[in-house]
Amino acid sequence: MLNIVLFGPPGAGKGTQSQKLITKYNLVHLSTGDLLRAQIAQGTELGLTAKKLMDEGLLVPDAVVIGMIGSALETNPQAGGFIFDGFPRTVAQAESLDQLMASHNTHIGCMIALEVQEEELVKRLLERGKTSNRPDDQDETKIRRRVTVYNTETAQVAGYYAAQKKFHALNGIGPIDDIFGQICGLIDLHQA
Ligand code: B4P
Repeated sequence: MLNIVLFGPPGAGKGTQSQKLITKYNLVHLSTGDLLRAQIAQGTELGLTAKKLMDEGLLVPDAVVIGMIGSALETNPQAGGFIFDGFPRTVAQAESLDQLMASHNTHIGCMIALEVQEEELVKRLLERGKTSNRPDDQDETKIRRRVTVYNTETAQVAGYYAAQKKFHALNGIGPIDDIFGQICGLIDLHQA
């Protein structure tokens, strides 16, 4: 079973690359951002709570996203593997993911981090915000807050996977297909 964590700051290209990877490797895509936006669209209580935090560029509580991922794993028992996009974002989430994987008799194969500098992230997200209707992509101050939250709360998750010798970093700037090729190279190396 192939389980990959795609990592990086907001706007690094995680969602973009995930779409290409699920087709090539026949994986189930689990994006906590997408799962949260689905809750918002359905108007659930969880969605209402999450929306306030997401619109401000802040993280949703660990227990909420861990619960969502646990449920998503249960509803995909036949999956050949998962790509985790935007999760884990804290060390507590990473520890819970390891426990969830173990309870399904599997494990995370590798984490691939896309490295992109802040000015490029802001440029990409403001561009997406023109058409995406995502409130968190439309205000430069809030985008910069998301990057700060990434640097202070999420970046340390890389160390968690480095300690397990599962961490790989790639330059996330350049043509989308070139970056995809480099990600596939790393995955294929892992599977060899
Ligand atoms: P997410 O939905 O995960 O959104 P994101 O970080 O902005 O990344 P995304 O995957 O959408 O963007 P991508 O890089 O593909 O999170 C949103 C919010 O949800 C968070 O702020 C938080 O509040 C909450 N949340 C989610 N998960 C959570 C968790 N685990 N714990 C707590 N809270 C959580 O692409 C960005 C743009 O760049 C696109 O327009 C794309 O076209 C462009 N792009 C991509 N690659 C490019 C390239 N190589 N060159 C040029 N442009 C490129």
